[in-house]
Amino acid sequence: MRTQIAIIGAGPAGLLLSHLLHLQGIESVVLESRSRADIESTIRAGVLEQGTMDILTEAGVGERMRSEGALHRGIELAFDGARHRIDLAELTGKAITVYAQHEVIKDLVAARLAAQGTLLFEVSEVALHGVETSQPSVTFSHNGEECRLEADFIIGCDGYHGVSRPAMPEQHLRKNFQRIYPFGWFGILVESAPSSDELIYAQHERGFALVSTRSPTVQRLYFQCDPGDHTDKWSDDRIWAELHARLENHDGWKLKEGRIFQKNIIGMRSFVSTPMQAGRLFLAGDAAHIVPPTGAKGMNLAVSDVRLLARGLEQFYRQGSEELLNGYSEAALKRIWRAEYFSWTMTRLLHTFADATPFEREMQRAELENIVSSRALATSLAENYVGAF
Ligand code: RFL
Ligand code: PHB
Repeated sequence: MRTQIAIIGAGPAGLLLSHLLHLQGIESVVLESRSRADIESTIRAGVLEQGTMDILTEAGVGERMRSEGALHRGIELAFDGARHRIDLAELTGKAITVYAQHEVIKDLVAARLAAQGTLLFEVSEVALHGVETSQPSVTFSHNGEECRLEADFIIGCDGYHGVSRPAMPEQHLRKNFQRIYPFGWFGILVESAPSSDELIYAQHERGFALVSTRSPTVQRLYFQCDPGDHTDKWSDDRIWAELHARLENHDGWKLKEGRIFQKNIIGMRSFVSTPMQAGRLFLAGDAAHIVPPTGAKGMNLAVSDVRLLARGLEQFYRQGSEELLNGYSEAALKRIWRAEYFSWTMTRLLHTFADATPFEREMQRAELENIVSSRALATSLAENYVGAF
């Protein structure tokens, strides 16, 4: 089998790249290790930046996002018993849309299949070959058959646990940067009406909590937990007691309860692997970098990576120039490091660190006070949150 671009992974990065390339007349094959049903039901991100919405719209896959997603013009920061609104729209002229990642995946899969794109699910034993030659290839098993896919380029969009990053040749002076946080997020999906019109990011001595949403009838809530904890140790009553304690104060606002139908715990890390290119192999999205979810940046970064790659590949095929492709890593990393900084800042600002001294706790509170009482600082947070850079 031969194609122009072999894409490993059908997450937001791989699927969107394949679709953007198709719109430029460039052929690709996407190899995915999981089933279609699995990728279309895995619960992950929820917040789309304006720039992400624009790309999905331009690519012709934004219709359902615009009709079913919820446009949010602000967020709330809660601490010390009070809530403070950050008016994203007024401060930046931009807003965000809350639309679940697996819905974006469904829209992209439907668009690829409607365009007769080749998307192979449930592949296994994926291995990369000749990435430093002009004829790289990928071998894999599919439906019990051993297959080889030859391509001009391989793009690793296979997430943090994929095979592409480890296939980057050692001699490329690779550098990894990492921070693992001493806490995780306990996430739940709840059947209820929204408790709030906007997302609430709450700092509390018992730990961080976040009120998000998925639809008028399904809500997404998170609270800081021990990363080694287990969901079966948390009864529904215990979860609600913890959320009420962290989120409610004396202003009369109440968190709405409902049937909890999914519980999961995720670890939190910051990670960047550079460079993002070795010969004919490029990495995009979580395969190259991870942010803690506090800044809601991961999927947005994956989208901006593949937009850069799509432009570079288009230049290669139209003009025979590798200029943009060779500048990809540097260009992508500029934005990635800013998002890493913002995600780390939000994480540091809003979580309870068990080893923080009383002095450090006061500094954290003072920083929050500064943000909500200074238009300049609130604007900076808002610009980063909506991705206005
Ligand atoms: P993905 O989504 O991990 O997709 C990788 C795909 O590759 C497949 N794969 C392989 N396929 C073939 N061969 C192999 N050897 C393979 N190994 C893996 C996998 O099955 C998978 O389908 O990476 P991608 O495309 O780079 O997208 C990244 C985003 O998924 C991620 O950054 C976001 O989910 C992060 N994130 C958020 N990002 C936002 O922009 N806004 C948010 O509000 C937001 N909230 C979140 C989040 C992530 C969370 N979790 C679960 C970590 C909230 C949470 C709780
Ligand atoms: C979500 O709705 O899943 C979500 C929202 C905001 C975040 C992270 C996750 O910062």
